[in-house]
Amino acid sequence: TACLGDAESCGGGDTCIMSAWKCDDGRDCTDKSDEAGCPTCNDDQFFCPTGERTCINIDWQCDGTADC
Ligand SMILES: [Ca+2]
Repeated sequence: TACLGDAESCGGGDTCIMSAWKCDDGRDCTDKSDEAGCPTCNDDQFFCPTGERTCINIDWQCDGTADC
């Protein structure tokens, strides 16, 4: 399935979601494929749901500095 613009299909299915919805820790595809294969963080890390979508040290969360 071809999705228009900045969108991707769910697991090759007929549903298109925005690319920004991938790995945002919310299920947007019924099969959760938008949350599959996403980077996972250790318990002592915080996952940045936006931007680079990386893991940062959990001590950096709410420390007044933007690390994501
Ligand atoms: Ca999602």
